[in-house]
Amino acid sequence: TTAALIGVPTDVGAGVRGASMGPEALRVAGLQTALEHQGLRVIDTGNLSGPANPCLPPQDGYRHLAENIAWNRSLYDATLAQLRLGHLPIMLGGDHCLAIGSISAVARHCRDTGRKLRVLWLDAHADFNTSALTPSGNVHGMPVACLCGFGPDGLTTLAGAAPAIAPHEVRQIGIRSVDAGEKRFVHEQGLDVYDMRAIDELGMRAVMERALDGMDDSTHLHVSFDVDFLDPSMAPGVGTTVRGGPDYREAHLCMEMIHGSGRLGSLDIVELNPALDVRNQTAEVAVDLVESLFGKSTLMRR
Ligand code: DIR
Ligand code: MN
Ligand code: MN
Ligand code: MN
Repeated sequence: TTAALIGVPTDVGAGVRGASMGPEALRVAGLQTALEHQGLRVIDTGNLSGPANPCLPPQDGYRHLAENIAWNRSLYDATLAQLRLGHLPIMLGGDHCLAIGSISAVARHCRDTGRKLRVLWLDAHADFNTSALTPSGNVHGMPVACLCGFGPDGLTTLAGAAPAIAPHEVRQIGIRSVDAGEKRFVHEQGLDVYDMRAIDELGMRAVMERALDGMDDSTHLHVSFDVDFLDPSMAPGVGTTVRGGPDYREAHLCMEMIHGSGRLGSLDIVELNPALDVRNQTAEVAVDLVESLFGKSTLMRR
């Protein structure tokens, strides 16, 4: 497998600045070498460029809508180009708005090649807000809704007619912060959510067995890994920490089981904010987890 790193240094979708420094922090933490140790060939395509963060208040329910659209158009093109080359794209974020562009490209590629799509959304948040529901106007709280067709044209039609994906293609893991209106909408649309209570009660193993169930050898699995999925005690370098996330071993098991499915086809690593981190430890934990995601195991060969 050839992995293609795509740096997406944006924080226009977030409420705090700093995620734009994420791509370089992941490189400094040794992401490329870690992937190579797992037997991948790695191409670093460098960073995309896009509009600066104007730091404006929301307008009509969106903060920085034009800037979010510009970044996502550019990432859509870059991701689709790598998929068409047969490469496994790895998006280095950047805030979670970028999943609109990356997953739109993955959805388009699946449509073009007759594959099924499964999206695993690892996050403390459901990211299912709309302009009418959002308490913040931050587009990084809206990508799942936009992908499912609920959002502005500039973000819902990147891959052609909306929606890019259907709610039944998504599994959310680790959720523990959902806004009131967003919560109603999650239920209304029937999103498959494994929140922290499900992980507490069933355990990570049973949750992941369910979340990975039903894929076949034509399924493309996209993992959208918001680093705030992790418990903030180990991952403080994110803009919106929420207590009570998966611990280190639970997170590794999650990644190991995704690897075990054999279906991983693309990955976002998002919301890492080096301005809030402690000696790059959150980037280092993310790289550790990505090693497990690509097959690192202590003793066993499976
Ligand atoms: C919140 C926070 N639900 C919002 N969302 C975050 O602003 O929509 N997503 N932080 O990652
Ligand atoms: Mn989040
Ligand atoms: Mn626990
Ligand atoms: Mn998120």
